Amino acid sequence: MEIKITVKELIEFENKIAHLWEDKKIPYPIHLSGGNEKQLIEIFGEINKGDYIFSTHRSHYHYLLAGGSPEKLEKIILEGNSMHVFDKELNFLTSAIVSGTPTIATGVALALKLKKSEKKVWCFVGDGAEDEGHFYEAVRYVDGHDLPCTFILEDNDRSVETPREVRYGKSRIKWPDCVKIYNYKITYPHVGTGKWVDFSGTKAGGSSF
Ligand SMILES: Cc1ncc(C[n+]2csc(CCOP(=O)(O)OP(=O)(O)O)c2C)c(N)n1
Ligand SMILES: [Mg+2]
Repeated sequence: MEIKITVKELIEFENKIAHLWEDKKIPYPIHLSGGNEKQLIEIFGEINKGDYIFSTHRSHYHYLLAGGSPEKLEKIILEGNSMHVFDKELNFLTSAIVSGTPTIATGVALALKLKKSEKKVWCFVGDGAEDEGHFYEAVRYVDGHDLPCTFILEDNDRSVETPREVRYGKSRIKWPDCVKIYNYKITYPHVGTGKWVDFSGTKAGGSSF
């Protein structure tokens, strides 16, 4: 699809959200992206309008690149739904559960294949999904049945703060072609902006991060 948003605009959007968070305007967990703008713009260039997109807890960039409106997204975030971004018009779905989407994406891909649809499924996951059995099952099924689904593994070598080496030693999986991997180094820490914000007296009631 034609990408209408630039690297600069993506970064500016996240910076704005970061400032809103620091100003206690968003008393909810948020996950910012950063450092992966160019890779995502390239990937979204391959996605066609009407394809299904499954996102993660870091959903903002995916939604904007899918054609979602920044104003609508800001409203969703301010309402506490940064990790629950859904848009039926864009076939866009998110889950905050690590590896919560691959099996759903697989089911959608199976349905598309049975319907002989031209549409595809794109399922974004972090490298934390490699730690989860659901991801393996979904990849195996998609690979084995040639389903129209690509898993984009966004590898920042971190599950929250924990690098791969600490999580599973030297073990590395060679994934089939339906898993595309890109690497990036995060520019924001896991939640919020890395600064402690005192939310006492607000709806958030402290940190649940
Ligand atoms: C099933 C499940 N286990 C644990 C968590 C808590 N959790 C939230 S994000 C995250 C990190 C997952 O790693 P990755 O997908 O690579 O995301 P990143 O840390 O790079 O943002 C974890 C463990 C969760 N949301 N779901
Ligand atoms: Mg990660």
